[in-house]
Amino acid sequence: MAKKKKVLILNGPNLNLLGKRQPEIYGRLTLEQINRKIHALAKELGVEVEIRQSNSEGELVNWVQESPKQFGALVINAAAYTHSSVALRDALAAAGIPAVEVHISNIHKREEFRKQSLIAEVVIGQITGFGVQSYLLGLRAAVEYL
Ligand code: CA2
Repeated sequence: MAKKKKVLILNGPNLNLLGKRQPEIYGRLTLEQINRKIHALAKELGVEVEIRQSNSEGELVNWVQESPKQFGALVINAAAYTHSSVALRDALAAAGIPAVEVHISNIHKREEFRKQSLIAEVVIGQITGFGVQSYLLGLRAAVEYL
């Protein structure tokens, strides 16, 4: 499939623990179950998705840097790096690829430190607080920019 039809979905640190701890905040679905829903929607929308997760900031930065070679848009849940990573922000700005920031919980309804997103200014927009639907809405939004 041509690069323009592919969306890269990136997940940051600790999202591999989804469904196993803190279900009251992050829900009961595992990352694998969420990924299945994303793949099902991608099929419906006629786009290809690749989904990756890493606990390493450097690996996420490398993936963002390389993304324009293969992908037309990004959906990113940078998890805790949302609030701390200038490196990820710089990589997103440099890649210049349309990106949608997503969060499972509403980061604006939680602790003060979560209210600031360092990547918000370099993405198209932010979808936060809709649980697994944040990823699905994020994919729908990203597809509009392919
Ligand atoms: O709400 C989101 O999607 C977050 O990006 C999730 C991050 C958090 O640091 C952000 O502020 C908001 C945390 C991901 C860790 O997920 C866990 C899941 C289960 C158990 C422990 C952590």
